[in-house]
Amino acid sequence: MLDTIAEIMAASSVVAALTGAGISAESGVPTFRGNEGLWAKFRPEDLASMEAFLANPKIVWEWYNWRRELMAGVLPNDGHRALAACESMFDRFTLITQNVDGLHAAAGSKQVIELHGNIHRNKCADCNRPVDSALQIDPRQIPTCGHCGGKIRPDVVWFGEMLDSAVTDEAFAAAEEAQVFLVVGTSALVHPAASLPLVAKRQGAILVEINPEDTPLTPLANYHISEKSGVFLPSLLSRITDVRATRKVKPS
Ligand code: BV8
Ligand code: ZN
Repeated sequence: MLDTIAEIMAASSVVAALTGAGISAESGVPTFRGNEGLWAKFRPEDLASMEAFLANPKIVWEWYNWRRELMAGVLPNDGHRALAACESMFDRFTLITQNVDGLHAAAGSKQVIELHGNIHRNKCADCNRPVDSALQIDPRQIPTCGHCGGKIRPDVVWFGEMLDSAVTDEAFAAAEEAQVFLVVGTSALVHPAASLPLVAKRQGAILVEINPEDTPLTPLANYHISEKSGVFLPSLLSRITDVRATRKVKPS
């Protein structure tokens, strides 16, 4: 399968990728729904929602402080680096992530569409202004916005919250035009992110899913690679480079 996918991609010029928590798993960031997943202990609605924040801002901040500490020493892995290299391998390469860990940018990706925000940023819960504050917030003394007095919150998209429309427009436009759409390390359960591969498939993109497990997308994928992204993506990229070099394959 590696050769077939490499041949297809070597001849492609417009590629997009959607990533989820799985691509950061090999960096040591726990996924959301695996048995060791973050949410194995918590229910998402209990913590990653405005209702939870309004009802119990202290526990929500304790959870984000804990996740930020977890991520403090975390480094990008070969999967992140391979997707960063894709930027110079295709005329148009769009990286769309559900992750809030900032690891794609840390790996060198210059353009990243962060559908769900970024855990390393804070903003005001009322006026949404970005707030330049320490990342470890005292949950008993939650700082307030200098402009409107609203409570400070992590700059991530919670369940029940709309995604930024400019961000979703850009992501869906990339899905509409992709010749190849990679889906890496996501359980494909969270919407609207999980609709992106469907949009790509519907317009004729080749759908390649890289995930050791099956997901609701697997039956739709042209190729399902049951491998870790940190292992498969680097070998895919080197094979694409070989094909282009030996076969003088030009992207169409
Ligand atoms: C919205 C930021 C409009 C916060 C996150 C019923 C049906 C459909 C939809 C809904 C529904 N009810 C409600 C909804 C809407 C809801 C939703 O989709 N719910 C789901 C759970 C059913 N969506 C929303 O609320 C969105 N907003 O729709 O607004 C609206 C408004 C009101 C009401 C309705 C609609 C907002 C969603 C954003 C939520 N925020 N994160 C934070 O992180 O703190 S989502 C969170 O889940 C993360 O962003 C995470 O990335 C994301 C998805 O999880 P995954 O990334 O897929 O991670 P997971 O652990 O699940 O899977 C990891 C995968 O990796 C596994 O498959 C594993 O096998 C694989 N893997 C592991 N190791 C590796 C690997 N793969 C490769 N290599 C490895 N080494
Ligand atoms: Zn404010």
